[in-house]
Amino acid sequence: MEKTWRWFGKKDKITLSMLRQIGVEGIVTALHDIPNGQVWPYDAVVEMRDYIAAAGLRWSVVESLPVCESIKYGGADRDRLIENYIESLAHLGQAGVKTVCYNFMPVLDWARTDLEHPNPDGTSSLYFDRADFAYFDCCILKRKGAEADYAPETMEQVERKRKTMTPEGEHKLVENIIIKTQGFVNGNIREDDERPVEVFRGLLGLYEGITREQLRENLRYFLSAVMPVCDRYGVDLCVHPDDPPLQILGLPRIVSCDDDIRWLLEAVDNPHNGLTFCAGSLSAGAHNDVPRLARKYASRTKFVHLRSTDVLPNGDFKEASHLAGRAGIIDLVRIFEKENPALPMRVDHAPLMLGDEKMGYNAGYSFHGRMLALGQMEGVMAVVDREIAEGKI
Ligand code: DNO
Repeated sequence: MEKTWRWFGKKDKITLSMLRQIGVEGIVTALHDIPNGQVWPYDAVVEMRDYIAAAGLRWSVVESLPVCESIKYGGADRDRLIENYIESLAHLGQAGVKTVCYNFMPVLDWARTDLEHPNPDGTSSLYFDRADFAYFDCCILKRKGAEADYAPETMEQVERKRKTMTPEGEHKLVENIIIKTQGFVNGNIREDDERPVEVFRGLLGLYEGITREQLRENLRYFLSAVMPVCDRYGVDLCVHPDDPPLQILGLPRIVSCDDDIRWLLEAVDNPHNGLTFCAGSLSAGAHNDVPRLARKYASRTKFVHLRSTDVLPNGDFKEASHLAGRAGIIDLVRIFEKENPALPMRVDHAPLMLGDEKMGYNAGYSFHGRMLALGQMEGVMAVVDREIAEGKI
């Protein structure tokens, strides 16, 4: 697979020349300065493409071209926003940037409660603590009926937390769940929003009455509208699975399991309607057998995220080493290297280590941690390529 790296543009502290030195081949990025919903101008796309090329790399994947909430819940202005999306796709296609990742998760993209969960070896990782999340939902957001979504044991933990929680502790949860994990991936909540919880409640309100079926129909509507431009320019769209692949905050989530993936690929049966195989997200659902999903959907996979998680009996999950956990990455590399050795892959959500924690990187996107993980993946790929060349697999 092509070794790619998520890079956040010219302001990223990790420069393209650093990435060249560690063996990165392709860049995964977006035009982060353009607000969601606006057209990405052709000239801006070309400028970014050429900037990356001048460093000896190529712009392999767009992550993400964000889908506005209104397209997801079916708002009055969705057709206009879809037209803008189509125009951006055309500009990307004309410029030769032909793999575009997006997601269809309402309001909240990925969810974590702790961004620096200490590991015994002195590094730290991202962590999802179910009781902390329930505390955020029931006691900070105060979502109506939230209590009913959690097991009695979780609610007992929430009650215990209620007695000891400090304002700082609450602030940290808000920061982790709706600011630091979201700010850089979508424009819903900004670092400088004064009342992030209220903004967030407003966003949740937009989905009142939107069922799973309705959200599916809105995804079908969106995909049907954008496929012609993908056909015209040979652009592959690839949906990112829900992270975690579970219902949260009373919102429908529709890319969480085998059935969901099958539904979305069949609903608009076009080879450009593809999947971002995020092994980490899928692995965080105990219902998912990740290598089995990879075997089943390899031919519709356009982009691979290699990472892994451990799911704990109480519903918590934590990021695992890229060589361990329940994603089964060694098998995934075997499957995808055989399917298509040109498939772009990237690692993410690696630990903070060796000073990463002082650098203010976006959550999950450390330098040393990702560099180590990329090296591990490179090693696995070298072994697998030899297995393939020798006809062993
Ligand atoms: C988190 C990422 C996601 C992903 C988007 C794609 O680290 O994996 O935010 O980029 O969901 O649209």
